[in-house]
Amino acid sequence: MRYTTAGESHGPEEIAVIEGIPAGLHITQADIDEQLARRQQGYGRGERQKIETDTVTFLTGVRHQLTLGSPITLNVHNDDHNNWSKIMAPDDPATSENTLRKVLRPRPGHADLVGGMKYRHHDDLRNVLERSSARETTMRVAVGAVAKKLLSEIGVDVHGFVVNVGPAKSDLNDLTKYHDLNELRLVTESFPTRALSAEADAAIREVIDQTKRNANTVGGQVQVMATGMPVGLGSYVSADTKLDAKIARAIVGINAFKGVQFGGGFDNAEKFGDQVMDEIFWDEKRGFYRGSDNLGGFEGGMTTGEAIVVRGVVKPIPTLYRPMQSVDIDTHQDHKASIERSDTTAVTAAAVIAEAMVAIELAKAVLDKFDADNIDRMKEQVERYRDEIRSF
Ligand code: EPS
Repeated sequence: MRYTTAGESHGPEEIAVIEGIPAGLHITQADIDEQLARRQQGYGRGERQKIETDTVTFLTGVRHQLTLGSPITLNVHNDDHNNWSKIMAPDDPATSENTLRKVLRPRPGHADLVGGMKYRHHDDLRNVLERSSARETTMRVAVGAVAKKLLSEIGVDVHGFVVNVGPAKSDLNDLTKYHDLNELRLVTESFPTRALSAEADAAIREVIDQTKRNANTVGGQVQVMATGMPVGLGSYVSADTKLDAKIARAIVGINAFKGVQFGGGFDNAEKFGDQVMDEIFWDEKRGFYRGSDNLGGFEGGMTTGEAIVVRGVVKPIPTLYRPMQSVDIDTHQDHKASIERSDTTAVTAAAVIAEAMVAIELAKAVLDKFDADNIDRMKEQVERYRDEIRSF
């Protein structure tokens, strides 16, 4: 499985093309729209989400709610394009009118300046901003929805929630209350902040409100968990076959993500070996299992069969309504950075995007190992493999 996305934030359309999804997977527009809506919701989101109601159209690869095995093209229309059709016009030459919204003062922390230097956009950093905008994550969530549907066929569940926004934190001990990810999902999705408890939700909302009053932005951390993955996906044999490394890359590849950890992650650096390794047990029913999950479901780049636990660090959004110091690319004079519409925080949406990215990497790993032509054959192979692993 592989995919690509295309689209500018204020261009007419967002597109994704996915190759390598087996034939016969049941998928509907509603499956994808549900995930797109989750990405749009969340405390601290900006005005753009009031303009858009993201809904997907299948352009290719799906017939009568079943995948055909051919490339799947997903399309989401940018409703805001109506307000930008002149400025984003692909086939009109530049005029004084359609270049009115020029961006000349790069925002520290955004792709503006380096992107402009690299692509030689001397005259308008909008040519960078339009693609580097997090609007593109709409399509990653759409692709992730297809991946999640595939994973659900073999009993794999994936869910993302918010650990903290600035100083306001969820208590991760609360995780032990839940038997499975669906129970966890019902709780975190009931809060507009995707926090783990009502107390954390209130504290996070307070931080976001205060940040908004200060015309500032705030970052945080999100955690994605996945259960039900077969043992032994990914491999220790080469650096580029390690599945945890692929997930790390996918997470840090999300706009504004600056760090990633598995299980105890950075805390493990302050511990000793016997506090970190997950002891091995065996029983008739489960076969081999671990007494803990400090390594976040991976050993040697391979799934252990324990829950996959991935944490991502999201920096604050760089577009500030009280902008920081910058330099005008035309005059080279000091100037405050440009202001584009911004969110106070995108951490609540980031949980959904990170969830999608983990789902995509897990689906790729499944399709690398098992039959990728037909969903029923894939499922049979996964079952046979699981039996074999249980009897080890
Ligand atoms: C976003 C859409 C963008 C921004 C935001 C996230 O739309 P617009 O630029 O029209 O407001 O609201 O992206 C950023 C703040 C950014 O810096 O990339 C979205 O759909 O998630």
